Amino acid sequence: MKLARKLCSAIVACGMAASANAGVINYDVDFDTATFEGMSRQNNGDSDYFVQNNGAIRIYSDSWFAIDLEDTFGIDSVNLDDPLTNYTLDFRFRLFQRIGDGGQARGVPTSLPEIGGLFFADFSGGQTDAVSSQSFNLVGTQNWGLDDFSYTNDRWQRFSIDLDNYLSGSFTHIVLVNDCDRECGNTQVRFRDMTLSEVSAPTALSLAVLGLGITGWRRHRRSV
Ligand SMILES: [Ca+2]
Ligand SMILES: [Ca+2]
Repeated sequence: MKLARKLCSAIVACGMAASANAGVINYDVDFDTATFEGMSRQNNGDSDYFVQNNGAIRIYSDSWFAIDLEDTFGIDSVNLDDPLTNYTLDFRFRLFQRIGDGGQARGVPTSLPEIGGLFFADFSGGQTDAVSSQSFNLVGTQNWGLDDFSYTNDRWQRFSIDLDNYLSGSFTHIVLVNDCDRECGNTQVRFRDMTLSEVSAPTALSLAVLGLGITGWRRHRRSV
């Protein structure tokens, strides 16, 4: 019975993948050419970022830098409440620590930022505050943001976040965060290989073939 259900689920998943194939759009974030805005209510004179030759970005000091989706990808906003689309953010993340002038720690960082992670911001209404329920604190000492995903090693760690499962509403910017209002030992967070994927619902025809409605699509999508 269990196997039969699993098999059925796998068949549905395969069918869905095939039928939804044409509805996948991948937005690869090129940090070199992306349009960034510093969050004025968070950043100070020392806030800065740097894009390395390998495409990775370093966010250091007390910094919140927002990738403008409209300027970067031509997307006004991403609506996570739309039942016909599903968004995933894939990226690799690493915590680093600088020691001394120019020297870099090679081992495990001995300090943490207060918030190291991502804030999915909706700046369309002119609001500029950070919102805890729309943020992921991957590594940080401050009890702020969602803690569903954690950075647990001292190397690059891969993350894949199904945004529809954790967030709601819309976002216009993806904010890269290395928050540090007090003392964080010159820690910096780094991101690379970041892709925002949009999957559109299968067409009405393929749903009919699968015997599913939109609700069924969402339920199956989440179970696989
Ligand atoms: Ca702050
Ligand atoms: Ca703080």
